[in-house]
Order: sequence, then C-alpha cells, then structure tokens
Amino acid sequence: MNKTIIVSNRLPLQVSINDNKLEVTPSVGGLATGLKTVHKDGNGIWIGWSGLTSEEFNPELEAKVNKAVTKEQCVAVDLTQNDLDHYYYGFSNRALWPLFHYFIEYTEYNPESWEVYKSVNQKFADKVLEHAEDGDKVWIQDYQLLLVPAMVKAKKPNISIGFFNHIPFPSYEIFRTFPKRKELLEGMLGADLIGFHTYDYERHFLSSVKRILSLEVNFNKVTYNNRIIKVDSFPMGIDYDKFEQAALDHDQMNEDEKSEIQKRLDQHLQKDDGVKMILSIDRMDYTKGIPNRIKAFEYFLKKYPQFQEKIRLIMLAVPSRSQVPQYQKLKQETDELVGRINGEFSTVSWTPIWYFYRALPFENLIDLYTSSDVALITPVRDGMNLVAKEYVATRTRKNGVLILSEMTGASKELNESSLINPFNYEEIADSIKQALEMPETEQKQRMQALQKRVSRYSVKKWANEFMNSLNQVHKVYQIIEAK
Ligand code: GDG
Repeated sequence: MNKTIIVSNRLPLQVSINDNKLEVTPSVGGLATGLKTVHKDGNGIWIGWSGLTSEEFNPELEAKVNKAVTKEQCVAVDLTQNDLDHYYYGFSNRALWPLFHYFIEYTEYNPESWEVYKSVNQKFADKVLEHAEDGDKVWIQDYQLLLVPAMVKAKKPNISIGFFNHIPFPSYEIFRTFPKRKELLEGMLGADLIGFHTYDYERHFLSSVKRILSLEVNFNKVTYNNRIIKVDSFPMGIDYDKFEQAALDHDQMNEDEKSEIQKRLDQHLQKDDGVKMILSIDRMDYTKGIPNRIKAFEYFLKKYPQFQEKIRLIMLAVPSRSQVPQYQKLKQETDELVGRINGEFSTVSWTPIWYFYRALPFENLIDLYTSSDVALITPVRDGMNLVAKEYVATRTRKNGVLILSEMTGASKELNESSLINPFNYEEIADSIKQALEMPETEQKQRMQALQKRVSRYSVKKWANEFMNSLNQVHKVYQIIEAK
C-alpha cells in the first residue's frame, strides 16, 4: 500500500529530558492537527528534527528517543549544534526569513551557513529516500526545506512530491537580490505541486521562475526538466471546533474554575470601570509590526484623549529566536516604547498597556481572546496569521471587532474585518475609534460572516485540499508514465 510521508523542520512532538527521564508528548499545534489525518492514515510517517541535538544524546538515550518517536509514526533526523546554528538560526532565520518578508536590509548571506543549509536539507532528503518507495507521496513543509524536493526527485522520480510554503513569497524585485535565487527555485521545482497561502505569493513565485530561470509558465503550470509542475494557493485555516468549544466551555465557568488571569481581567476590565480591552498576540518578531502598533496606539491616545482611562492594550509577545540580533533589538525597542507610553499616560488607577513577554498556556490564550473587545493585528508582513482566525472562532457571542493588517495572508479572506495599512498610524487610530464605537448589530453582522468563512476553511480542509490536488497531479503523472 502506498503511503504519505510528511516532512517538516520539527516533528509534531515535544521531546525533553527531565531528571534523566525522557518525555515525549505529541504537539497540539495547528499544523499537527491539520496533518493528523494525513499522517496517521495507513502507514504514513512524519520526518523531522526531534528538538534534541546529537550532542545531547548518548547511544542509550538515542535508542530510547527513536523508540518513542517510532511509536508515534515519526522518524527523527539527527542534527548537530553546528547544523542548527547554520541551517536554522543562520540560513533559515537570518537569510530566508527576512528576505521572504521584504526585510532586505536584515538579509545576511553567509556562504558557510549556505553550505550547512544544503547538507542539512540533504539529511532530510536522505531520510525520505530511506523510507519512500515508488508510488508514495511526500509532503514537504516550509522555507527551512526548500532544497529537499529536488534532492528527492533526483533520486526517486516516481514519487509525487508536494511542497507548501508557510511564509510569503516575495515579489521578483526582492527575490532577485538574493545570491542563491536560482538554486532555491530549482530546489522547490523538484516538487510536483507547490502551494502558497495566497494567490499573490503564487504569482510572485511564478514571476521569479519565469524571469530568473527563463522557464515556460502557462497559467499556473511550469514546464521544467520534462515535467509539469502545478503551483496553487491553499489558504491555511485553524482547528475551528477546538477554539470554539474552548470558548463555549469558558463561558460556562464559575468563579472557582476561572484562572488568575481571568479573575484579574474581570476585575480590571468590563466589570468595574467599563474599560475596554484591545488585544494583540504574536511571536516577538520584526515582521509582526509590534512597534508600529504601539506607536499607533500612542497616536490614538493623543488624538482621541476622551478614551484615556477607558481602554487598555493587552499585548502578548511570545519570545522567539532571541539569539538573533534583530530580535534582541526589537525586544529592547518594544520594552522602551511600552515603558515610555505607560510612563507618559498612566494614572493611579490606569495603565494603558499591559505587556506580557512570555508564552501562556492555551487556557489563558482563551481567557484573552474571549475577554477582548477588539483584536489589533498589525504585521508588516505575515504569510497567513492564524491569531486573526482564532480570535474569530472564540467570539461565541458574535461581538468583537477584528482590526487586521492588509499585509497578512489572512486579510485576503477576512474582508469583513477592519483592514488597515500597518504603516498608517492615522488609519489605525481611526479604526480603533471606529471599532470601540461600532454598534453591536454591525459587530455581529461582520463577525457572523467571518465565522462562516473561517469555520468552513478549517486546517483539516486545508490539508485535504492539498492532498486531493497532489493526488490529481499523481494520477496525471501515472498516465504520462504509462504512455
Ligand atoms: C507561521 C507564519 C502562518 C501564540 N502565542 C501563544 C500561542 N500562540 C499560537 C497562536 C497561533 C500561533 O501561535 C501563531 O501562529 P501565526 O500564524 O499567527 O504566526 P507564526 O508563528 O509566525 O506562523 C504565519 C503560520 O506559520 C501557519 O502557516 O500563518 O504567517 O509566520 O496558533 O495561538 N499559543 C500558546 N501560548 C501562547 O502564548 N499556547
């Protein structure tokens, strides 16, 4: 029986060693949920890094990890600390991430990191080749593994390969600046189906293929090495039922069941003094527009002083890639901005910004989503942005307003939100005012339309649509083979 192999940088497992004891727990993230049916179907496997480097292993531990991982239908790729430094922190996050998010000035090309990126991609490809047989399907995820499709195709042409890019694909004028532009495109074109979140990313990719590789592009098909490659958009969704159910359960909670955060929110927000809450949640990343958001909020407080003491921005920023200097700089800038604004506007009974620099458990995330009147999501670039969709799914009373940057992939689907340009503080400030004053009936009309769309295009639907499309490509492939 043919099988499907999923490949991603990380396995959908949390592997940790506590007091010399090994703990392996399945992840509950969106991608793991969406791909669960594909992964666990028949003898499917998932290939990725376990989260522990070779240096952290001894032979006994390695055998234990492999056993635990195999039980979950997973296969671990071994990475050394040096691999991780150059392939992940180096090439993926200091070159590809900024390049694909239009931060050319942050894009560092380091030849040593490029060599390690290639060798680590080869390690992933070798694991695929070890397990894949003719007729199998392979689905490779994201920008850390751009070269894997071609590496697999070169050795086993009879395997159908899908590739999905979770981040934007930049316009040709940006992409052309990168020294290894040709190699990256050729790596991706090893796939038979290439997916992006939006039509725009698809268009940018095709334009780069046409202009950099001088290949023939017919609508969304590329002809390359006597193969036809399909390029399409598949907007990723969330596990809608999980978020909706969590919010419904949250509504039923009595005082004793509430978290400390929820009790504090109740105390400080709607109940006592009628303060409304504006929420933002993101990884601490320069693509998420965090300083823009804070400055726009400051501008709002100055332009509309009648809202001082009446609203609060709750900002959850989850630590991320803190070894990379640009992320350290962003953290410092954020700390300073929050400090300055709180210093300038606070009164004895009111602090305008509550800022949490940490990850919170899922239950607290639901506390924040369900307690907020407005979600303020302002990335300067974002492949999709699942937080916007999660906010929508948790609005059980159908109220609440979503203010969303037009630079996110999600904005292409969420037309009923208040779309803003994250560089236009005036527009953001006016949208905040409009959101705070929006009549309940209008909030509900918009939210219902959003909920309908977000619930329909769930993460499971996304995974199924991609796999169906890969199956189609696979069939066409088999017919050509037979001829
Ligand atoms: C990349 C692309 C694309 C956040 N804080 C906590 C927490 N989260 C969860 C959210 C959400 C996820 O993290 C963040 O997803 P996003 O899509 O917003 O952003 P990225 O991490 O940048 O993801 C992005 C995505 O890939 C999928 O293709 O949409 O554009 O950049 O699910 O809920 N979860 C918990 N505690 C937190 O403190 N438990």
